Amino acid sequence: MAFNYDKYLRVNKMPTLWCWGCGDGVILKAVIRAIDKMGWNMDDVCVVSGIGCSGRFSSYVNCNTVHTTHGRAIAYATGIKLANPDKHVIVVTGDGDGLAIGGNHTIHGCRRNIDINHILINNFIYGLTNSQTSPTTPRGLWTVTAQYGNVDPSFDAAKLATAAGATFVGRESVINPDRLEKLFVKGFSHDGYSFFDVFSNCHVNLGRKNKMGEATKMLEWVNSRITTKIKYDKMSEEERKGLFPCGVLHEDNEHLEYTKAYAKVKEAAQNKTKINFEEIK
Ligand SMILES: Cc1ncc(C[n+]2csc(CCOP(=O)(O)OP(=O)(O)O)c2C)c(N)n1
Repeated sequence: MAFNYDKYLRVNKMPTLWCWGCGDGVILKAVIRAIDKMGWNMDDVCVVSGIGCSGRFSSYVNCNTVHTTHGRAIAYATGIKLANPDKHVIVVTGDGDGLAIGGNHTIHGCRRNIDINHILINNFIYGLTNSQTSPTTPRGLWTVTAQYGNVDPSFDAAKLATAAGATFVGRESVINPDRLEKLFVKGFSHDGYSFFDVFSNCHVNLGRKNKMGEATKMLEWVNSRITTKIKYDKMSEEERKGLFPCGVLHEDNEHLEYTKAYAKVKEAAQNKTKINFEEIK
C-alpha cells in the first residue's frame, strides 16, 4: 500500500519554500517515514525548529510544532520535554543555528542527556541569509563573510556531540534516504539525547557561488565527503583525510536520561527526602 504522506504533512502549506533540489525535503520525508515506523501518534510528537531554511521544517509537519528563535530551539525543546516527558520531541536546526549561535545550547543538551532527537541539517553554510560562513564550512570555500576563501577550521559536529555527552550520535546524508530513515528510527528509539549530523546540499547559496554546479553535482560533492563507518574504521589516517564516517557513530545506554533524573529531584522535594545519587549514572 502506498505510504500516506498526507497524514503527516500540512498539505495546505505545500509546496515548501525550499529551493528546487534542496535536501531538506529528503530529510522531511525520512523523518515522517521514521515517525510512522515508530508508530507514534502525531498528537504525541512535538517538532521544534530554529530560524533558517532548516527552521521551516516545523511549518510542514502535522503535529505540535514550535518555530522558535535562531539558535534557541534546544532551550525551548528542553522545557517542552521536561514538562511533557511522555511526548516525543524532535528538534531541527541548521549548522549555523545548532553549532554557532546555538552551539552552547547543543552542548548542554548533549551534556544533560535529555531525550531529545536533534537533527542538525548540515549544509555547510548559512543558507537562508545568503552564504555566511558556518562552523562546518570547509576551508577554502568562498562565503560572503570570507570572500578570499574560508580559513577557519571546521567542526566535526558528531565528534562534538559525542564529547559533550550525547548518548546516541549518528551521521547520514541526503544521498541515502533509506539509510537516513533507518538511522532516525534507531535514534528515535534511544532513550537519551540523539544527535543526527545530516549532510545536505545547498547548491544555491554554497554551490552556485563556489561554481560547484547544480543540485546533482552538489550531491556528488556531498557523496565524495562520506563513507560508511565500517569502511572508515579500516582506513589509514591518510585515507581518512577529508572523509566523514556515516552510520551509528556512538551509542551508550548506561546513562540515565535527564527527565528521569529530574523526576528524582521532584520526588525528593515533594517528600522532603534526599536524592539517591547511586541511582543516577
Ligand atoms: C538572533 C538572530 N541572529 C541572526 C539572525 C539571522 N539569521 C536567520 S537564519 C540565519 C542563519 C541560517 O543558517 P543555518 O542555521 O545554517 O540554517 P540554513 O538556513 O542553512 O538551513 C541567520 C544568521 C536571526 N534571525 N536571529
